[in-house]
Amino acid sequence: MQISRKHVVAYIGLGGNLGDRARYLAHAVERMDKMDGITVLQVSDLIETEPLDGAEEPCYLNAVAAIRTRLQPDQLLWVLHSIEHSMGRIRSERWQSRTIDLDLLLYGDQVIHQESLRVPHPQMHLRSFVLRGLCQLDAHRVHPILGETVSSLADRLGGGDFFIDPDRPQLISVAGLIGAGKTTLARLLAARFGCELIIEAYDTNPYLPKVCAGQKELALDSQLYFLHSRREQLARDRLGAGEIVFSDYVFEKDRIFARRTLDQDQYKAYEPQAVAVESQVTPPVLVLYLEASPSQCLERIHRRNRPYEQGMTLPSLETLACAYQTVFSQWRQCPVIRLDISRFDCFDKLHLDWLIRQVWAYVYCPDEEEE
Ligand code: A4P
Ligand code: MG
Repeated sequence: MQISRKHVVAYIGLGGNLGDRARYLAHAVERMDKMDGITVLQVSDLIETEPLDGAEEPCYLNAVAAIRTRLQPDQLLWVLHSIEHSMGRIRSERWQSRTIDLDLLLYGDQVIHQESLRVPHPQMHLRSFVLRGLCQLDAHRVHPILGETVSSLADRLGGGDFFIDPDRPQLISVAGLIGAGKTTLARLLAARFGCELIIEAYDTNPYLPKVCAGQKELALDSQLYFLHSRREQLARDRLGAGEIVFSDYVFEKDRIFARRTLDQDQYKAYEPQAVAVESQVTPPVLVLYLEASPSQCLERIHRRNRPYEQGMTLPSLETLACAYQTVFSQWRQCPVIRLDISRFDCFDKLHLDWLIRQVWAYVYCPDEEEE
């Protein structure tokens, strides 16, 4: 094997869910360190994790190792495979239980797109067990495609581990306060992706104007109109597997507004229906959360002058903002990219291009498989 003189720092993801997992991980680290052209610099703590796809298999132990290497990326992958093989890993089905799995996560800041090797590892930014390990070793390390640090990529996951599932609709939902710019952003993105756009049916809701005019007894009808339109728009069997779709709301918005507009008896009648609908709608694979202050939103609401929104006051927006913060501080369904609207301008081409690059990394892309 021809070994170059130049050293590169690379990161290896280690995982295993069979046998004495900790011993296998330690053994793999030792084996790497003994290889010509590899020096192990540091190893993160071990993290115990559930199998990614929720399969009925033993839990994994995962870790990340930083190495200094003079091997070329394809040579390094070959060495990693030979260590896996020598440690009894049987390579048959993808994602089968294994004694040891060694993935090349990062190789310097190189981007490699070959049939048998993709660097950065194409799903590393979806796995907290990888990003937490990387953060321990170098939290400021930048993902060479996404241009974000591993620590900010970890923040998007809220501690969850995710994977790209081609069998699910690739629903990307934009969330945020009234006036934050959800519809505008969803519209721009759907146009750029050339895909379906789902817009909340607020201007076809026949009850809404009456409720806004003070007919509180119609608040439940109005809320149920929204609930059922969300069920139709987001129905699991309506959206196709692998299909990219943008929506300008998250389903959880329905409850946020129901709590605000319904009295106790109305909410009691609403809640069981919300529970039933919740199980029928497709969850998003990614949320884009527009972070805007209540005063920024109030200013935009006044500027755009929609009749039903003019009753919004600063205190009511502050209550809504708290409700959204609570939802997203506990969010575990999918990754969330937070966009501070005082810094992110969707009409700025560079900002939108940056966001599109981020979005592609979280959704299924059939073209990539064919390559
Ligand atoms: N390959 C391409 N790029 C790379 C790279 N950067 N590093 C190719 C390593 N391999 C890369 O890998 C399949 C093919 O990917 C190889 O031919 C290689 O040339 P594999 O190791 O044979 O198969 P695999 O490990 O089953 O597939 P893959 O895609 O590596 O899956 P992952 O990402 O390793 O996921 N749950 C938990 N909690 N923890 C885990 O560690 N791991 C997996 C496997 C599933 N569930 C898990 C975990
Ligand atoms: Mg692997």
